[in-house]
Amino acid sequence: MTKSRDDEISKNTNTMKEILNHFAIPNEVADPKPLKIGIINDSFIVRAAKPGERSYFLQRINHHIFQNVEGLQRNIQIVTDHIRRKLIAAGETDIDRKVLELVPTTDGKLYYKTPEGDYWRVYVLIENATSQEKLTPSSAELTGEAFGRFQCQLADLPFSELCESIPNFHNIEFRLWQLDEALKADVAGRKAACADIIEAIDRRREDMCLAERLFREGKLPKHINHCDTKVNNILFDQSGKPICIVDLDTVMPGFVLSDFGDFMRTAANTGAEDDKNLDNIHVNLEIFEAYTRGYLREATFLTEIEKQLLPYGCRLLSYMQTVRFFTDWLNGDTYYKIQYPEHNLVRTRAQLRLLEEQEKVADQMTAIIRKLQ
Ligand code: GN1
Ligand code: MG
Repeated sequence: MTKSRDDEISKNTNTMKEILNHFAIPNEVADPKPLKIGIINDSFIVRAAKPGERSYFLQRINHHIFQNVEGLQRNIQIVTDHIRRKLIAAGETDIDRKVLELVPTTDGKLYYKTPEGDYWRVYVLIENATSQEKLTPSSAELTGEAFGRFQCQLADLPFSELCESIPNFHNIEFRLWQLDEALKADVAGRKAACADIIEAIDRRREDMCLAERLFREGKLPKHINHCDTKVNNILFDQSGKPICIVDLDTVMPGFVLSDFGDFMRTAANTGAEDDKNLDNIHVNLEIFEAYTRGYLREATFLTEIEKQLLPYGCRLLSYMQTVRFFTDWLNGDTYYKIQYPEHNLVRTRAQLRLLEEQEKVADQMTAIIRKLQ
């Protein structure tokens, strides 16, 4: 997908309308408006033409990254059906606001492929709900409960029902292998200027592959996880209560450390994921404690080793994101959308600083977890 084609699609209302025509949308809707969220897919909001009718969330799936769109969409359908059944069984009300709903195409498929080879999907929009970049301790505690509940809801879904929408997605050994390939090729000629980053990554390799080793030894289990628990992937209602977990693209078996760590990477960071000012970046232990309290209350299935490793999970996810952003920088920015030329390098340095900050407070995190158990 070239940049000019990207621009052409976002600007061309007729193209977008044509795409929407392929979905089983029963009511009249306004023109799609682009939304700046995420750094992988392109998202648009499609408002109902008349008040009181349904609005929609249209996305172009990045099929260079999600190469098995069929499997990806099937996963989402399986996961949302499963959660819906759990909500009904629990006697919940307002279920349409608590779980995502895919809108099929007019011929009953879960996505539409254009003649040019782009993939599109539509969700029903959850009204009066917002995502947040920063939480208060009380909203963090409720969010911890929500993610713990999410994992519990999926605990009885057999792994074999889901495909890995991106194989080895949160496998750090694989991510380090990709980094090594990028370093060998050095296609963009950026390696020489990054010796300090390479050294910082290398020094931690063995420690950061601990979870994969424990898994091989049969000591650390896998569960179905969300695998993208950035703080902005949960919707809140107007009273600040979490209602629905969104962005289900990467729901797959993995370590609970992934979901715990990715949340802390974004929510318990006083800076931004791509902060240019590294002095902004510290660990917010208040958010850490509040989220952990909520999470441990709901995630009753956790084994002792999983609980012990939670602070390690925070470091693992910051490390993994350092490695992933850095690999993309070395590869000449082919994976993540960037807003300016050095963006991936800035992201790399910001994630590395977060990791260093997390290392400083590792003992405090452990003490908090002991206290909460
Ligand atoms: C990507 O685009 P978004 O926000 O859904 C990425 C995550 C990263 C995140 C970093 C499929 O997520 O793994 O943690 O960027 N998703 C994929 O901001 O690679
Ligand atoms: Mg995502």
